[in-house]
Amino acid sequence: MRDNYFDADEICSNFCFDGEFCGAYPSNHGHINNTYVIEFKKNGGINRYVLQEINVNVFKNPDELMENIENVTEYLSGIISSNGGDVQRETLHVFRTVDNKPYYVDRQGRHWRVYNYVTDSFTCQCIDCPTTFYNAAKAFGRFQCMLDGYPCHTLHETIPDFHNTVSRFRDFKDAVKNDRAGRAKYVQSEIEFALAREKDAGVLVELLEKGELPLRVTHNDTKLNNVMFDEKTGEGICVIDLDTVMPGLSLYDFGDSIRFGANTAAEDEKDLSKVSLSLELYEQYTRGYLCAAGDSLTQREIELLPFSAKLMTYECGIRFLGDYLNGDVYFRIDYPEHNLDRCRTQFKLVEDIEKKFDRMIDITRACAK
Ligand code: GN1
Ligand code: MG
Repeated sequence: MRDNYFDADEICSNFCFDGEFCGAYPSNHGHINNTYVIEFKKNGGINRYVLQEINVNVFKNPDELMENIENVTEYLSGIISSNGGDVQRETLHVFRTVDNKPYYVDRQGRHWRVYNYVTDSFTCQCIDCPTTFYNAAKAFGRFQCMLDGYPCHTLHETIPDFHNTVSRFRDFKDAVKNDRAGRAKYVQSEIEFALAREKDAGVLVELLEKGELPLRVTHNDTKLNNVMFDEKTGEGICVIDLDTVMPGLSLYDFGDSIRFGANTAAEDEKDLSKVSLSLELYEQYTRGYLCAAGDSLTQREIELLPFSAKLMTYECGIRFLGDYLNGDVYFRIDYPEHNLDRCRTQFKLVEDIEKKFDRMIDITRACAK
């Protein structure tokens, strides 16, 4: 288990912060890394930075991980500044250690990195206004377009086969077979639900192998809370959580955004009657995404947008269930059944997407006109 402690003196003496350390607070909305905002007094004002503990259980090669992130953020900075944008707010930057390393390993062997704090911005954990979702879509679409010319093959695969749903399905079946935590007997109906949809798992992987879908530089973790919104305009200004920026399919990014943001309930809602796919939010996101990235997408990619929402939700569901069966070794949990609750919302959402699939197709066609 990772605890929430860090040694402020040790961290402060190993990075070049501007000002006198005056406090830190956790900012943990993800399931993987540990994140803090740290504050420094300077001339009557406060300078903020983001301090993040890299989860090296998940990201096994922090050198490759940070090489990807530094290269991609430098590339983004170049594009943003040539477009007249504000590089301090529109992309993350890595602050190196005093030894000029991209991360610091502390005395306990924990890995820390520091990013700029995006000023005058906010994040969202759920959608309260459909325009916010439209703005998130534009931000992720723009992010993908900005990286369109980035040489895909130079990126390390930080987690191999991250969205290879065929290999995810295999891992899931292994988790059922091994039943490490002795929980399979309690979740037979969820296991059956997952097994019954095996054929979906292969669809995108096959199209990619056949060359019918293009490999792009994608974000791969396009949750709503991975966009910072501008406090004044509400626009999505900065895409964060760049650990999984790797070669991938645009459909992974689109589908994962719908999975998280167009759900009418939280990812871990216990009352499944609250879980459904909002067609209104689906439409907002599709409009925003096509408006920002539409020109670069192929007809085949656009056609598959509704399917990608279903597939990414299914994939996430089997990952949560697999982790539950493995004894909660991957995702951070707050209570013992947390992964199971998450899996159930995902499967409920898959079911609802299946019911609304024809309408999602109609909406997608209308947005693409
Ligand atoms: C994890 O760290 P966070 O919460 O942004 C996970 C995603 C899942 C997501 C489910 C590296 O993302 O793949 O979709 O949880 N990230 C990793 O909420 O596994
Ligand atoms: Mg993440």
